[in-house]
Amino acid sequence: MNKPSFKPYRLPAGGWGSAKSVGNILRREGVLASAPLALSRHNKVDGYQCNSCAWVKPASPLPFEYCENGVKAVAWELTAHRCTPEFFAEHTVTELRNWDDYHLEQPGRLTHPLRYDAETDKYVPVSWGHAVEEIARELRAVEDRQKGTVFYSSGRLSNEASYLYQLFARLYGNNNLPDSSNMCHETTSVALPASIGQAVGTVSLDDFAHSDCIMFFGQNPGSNAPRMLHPLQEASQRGVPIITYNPLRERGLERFLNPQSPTEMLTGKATRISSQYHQVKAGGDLAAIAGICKAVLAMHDEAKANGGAAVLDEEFIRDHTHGFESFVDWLRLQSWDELERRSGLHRADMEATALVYGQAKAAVAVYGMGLTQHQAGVETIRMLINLLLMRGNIGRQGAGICPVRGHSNVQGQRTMGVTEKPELFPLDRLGEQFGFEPPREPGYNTVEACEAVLRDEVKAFFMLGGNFVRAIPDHGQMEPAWRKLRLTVNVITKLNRSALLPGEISYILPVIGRLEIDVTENGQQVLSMEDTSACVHGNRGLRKPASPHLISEIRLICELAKKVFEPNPRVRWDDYQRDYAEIRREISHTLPDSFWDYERRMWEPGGFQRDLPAKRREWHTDTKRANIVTPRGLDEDKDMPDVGHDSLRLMTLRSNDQFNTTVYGYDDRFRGINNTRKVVLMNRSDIDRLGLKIGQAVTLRTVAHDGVDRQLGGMLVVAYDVPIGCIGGYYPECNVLLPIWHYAEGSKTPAAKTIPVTVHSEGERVLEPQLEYATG
Ligand SMILES: Nc1nc2c(c(=O)[nH]1)N[C@H]1C(S)=C(S)[C@@H](COP(=O)(O)OP(=O)(O)OC[C@H]3O[C@@H](n4cnc5c(=O)[nH]c(N)nc54)[C@H](O)[C@@H]3O)O[C@H]1N2
Ligand SMILES: Nc1nc2c(c(=O)[nH]1)N[C@H]1C(S)=C(S)[C@@H](COP(=O)(O)OP(=O)(O)OC[C@H]3O[C@@H](n4cnc5c(=O)[nH]c(N)nc54)[C@H](O)[C@@H]3O)O[C@H]1N2
Ligand SMILES: [Mo]
Repeated sequence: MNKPSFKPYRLPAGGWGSAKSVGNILRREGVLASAPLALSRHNKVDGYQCNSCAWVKPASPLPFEYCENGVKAVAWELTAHRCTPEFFAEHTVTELRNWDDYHLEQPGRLTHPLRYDAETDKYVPVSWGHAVEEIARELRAVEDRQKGTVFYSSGRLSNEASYLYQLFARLYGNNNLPDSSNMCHETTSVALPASIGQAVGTVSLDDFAHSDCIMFFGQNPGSNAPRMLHPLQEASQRGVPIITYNPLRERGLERFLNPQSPTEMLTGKATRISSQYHQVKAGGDLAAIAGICKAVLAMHDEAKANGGAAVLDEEFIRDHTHGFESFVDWLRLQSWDELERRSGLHRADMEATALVYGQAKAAVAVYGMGLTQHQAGVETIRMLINLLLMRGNIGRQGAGICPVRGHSNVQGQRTMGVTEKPELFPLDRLGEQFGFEPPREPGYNTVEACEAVLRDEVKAFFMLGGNFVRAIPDHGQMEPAWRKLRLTVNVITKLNRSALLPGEISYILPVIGRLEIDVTENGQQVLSMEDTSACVHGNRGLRKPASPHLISEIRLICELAKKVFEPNPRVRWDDYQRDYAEIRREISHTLPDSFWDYERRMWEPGGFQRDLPAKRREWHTDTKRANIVTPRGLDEDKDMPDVGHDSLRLMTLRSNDQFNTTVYGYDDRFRGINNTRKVVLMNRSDIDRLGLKIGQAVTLRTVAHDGVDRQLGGMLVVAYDVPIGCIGGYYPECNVLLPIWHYAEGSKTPAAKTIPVTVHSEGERVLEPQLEYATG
């Protein structure tokens, strides 16, 4: 491995850097020749839906409707490499636990079902029949089904598999359906319903074309939703102001060169993206957005006093909202000093935003993990809604709230009822439809599932996709606890760390990916997914499965169900696994408002949009109006100790070369970091103040009073343009520092964007980055 290096990246996002990176990964995965054909069906009607992010799939796609990171995700699934039983015969699980995330997935697609053999400490091949038999027996044997079994899933699962999975859990007897969304946009799912009466955003792709002000809070499209740069580029070229609040200057939000435009590629003429860029303090958005609201109010007052036109949408506020007066009273009480201190910005920054926003006819607010993964995340999102509501920016063309979902079908999965919250799904109808009494007790979300594991209450942990133990907080505590489980089942496509923490009985069950052809007795089957704008699309696989021993997630659920449950003529597992249209028929029955004529509409260009009442200003809230919610205070993080300069706010970030815990490589091109992920990005003045040196190795230690020592060593100091007091490191390496009890109030989304830490020198030595896995 080459030496780590740090060199600021001067080029725009996209461009030749992107083209080169795409070539490299296709070559490395051995799919340079075969991938292009597949990619011609990427995000197309009758093609497959990208397995990377959930960004909108347009009705009239570009000839190449994919991005650098979409190609990486496709190459990752189509790879020519195979992780076979021979691989597992050569390596013990203990040995593999020393490998890092990148090296674990490099051997390629898993080919056989495997069972952990404690005697040899190795995974050995097993037949599907045996696996299903034993897992079903263990699931049946769990005494307390409410507390003892957890059904995790990651947001890549199709609608069809998700629907069957929640049905399985509910027939089994619990709502323990934590999913990746609990670590992600759960904050959104809690904030939005109380404010606007629906859990999803209100913006369609088309709104970007009609907006005249786009605001970005804590979302990094250049790495995490790159196709979004196209509508942003168009907007910028139309002269639309784009205003960004982000502690880091993210390249994709600064400049973009469209790699699909020959002219741009040849002339190197990039488009400016953000017209205003405010480097807010981590967690400072609650104060910053409140400041913008305050400035908008002041503009309104002034205009009224001078006989000018109203800045607030008075008619909308009167006819459609609730809580406006108390919010205004609260705003007037907030002092600029306090807003400046908490946001780390100047009053003039917030006023500059208000000035542009206050003049815009239609404004969109986009946000991501920079808002959701904070203790005050729920209040912050409600504040953002307040800002929109003040000027009637919901339920009108070109305007709205746009949470950018992460996993490609995380939104569809929730729609299908994969949720620990029984009130979010029509359980009455489900019970009637299938002739059973669904459990009504709330289930575990991710944090609660972890707490239950730590309490030794959980016996069986079923993981349908994802890399749960690596994605969650507190590795130092969770990993040993995992080993004490009776049953762990990893339904995955590539080897990951969760599978290397076997319980007493442990399985790796490899499945077919969505790019692959899924054939049953009834012929080739298709799937469906929902994107971040609530549009549902069909998905048709096109490649032969990676191994003849793979089965689909759907078939696995059905086979297991037939062994776990007594026969019930209303639940036709055999039909579902033969013909996925049968599953869609059941979905239409449970959710008739959105999923009528499902079979046909999912192939419409652009998909079909789910019913979104807030889009037509119909408010399904307690007051039957859009609620303008006054926050309880401006405190962004009560766990953040006030010990002056010593403790810093650690934000855990994604590099441009990863998809969550899947690490494609050790470069973060846009941030100029090469050949390592063990870095801590720090403001120059913090480095000096703490007596550190650039390139020096340091240990990060969490500031917490629960007696647990959480630390991570061998981190190289990189001087970076981040606000004083804020530092950045990569997820999942830094998760060892995140306490399980540090989460967003109301949603329990781990507060991964403000971990209170101190930084300690490891001496003069400048370390080589360590390849070994660092448990801290
Ligand atoms: N290529 C690629 N695509 C992905 C993923 C991936 O890992 N790789 N992951 C997918 C998933 S599951 C998700 S959820 C999304 C995640 O996509 P994003 O929501 O973009 O998530 P992050 O990269 O974690 O962080 C987002 C941004 O928040 C900023 N930030 C941090 N703290 C704060 C703060 O306090 N305030 C503000 N305003 N900004 C802050 C960071 O600087 C960063 O630019 O992307 C999805 N798409
Ligand atoms: N500190 C910190 N922690 C975080 C975050 C953060 O920003 N900071 N982000 C959080 C967020 S937003 C999320 S969404 C979670 C992600 O949590 P997860 O969704 O659990 O994790 P992934 O890394 O996406 O899962 C990768 C694994 O999924 C499996 N896989 C891939 N494709 C398929 C498939 O088609 N079928 C099946 N069955 N398996 C498949 C592969 O084996 C791969 O190893 O992490 C969260 N954790
Ligand atoms: Mo996510």
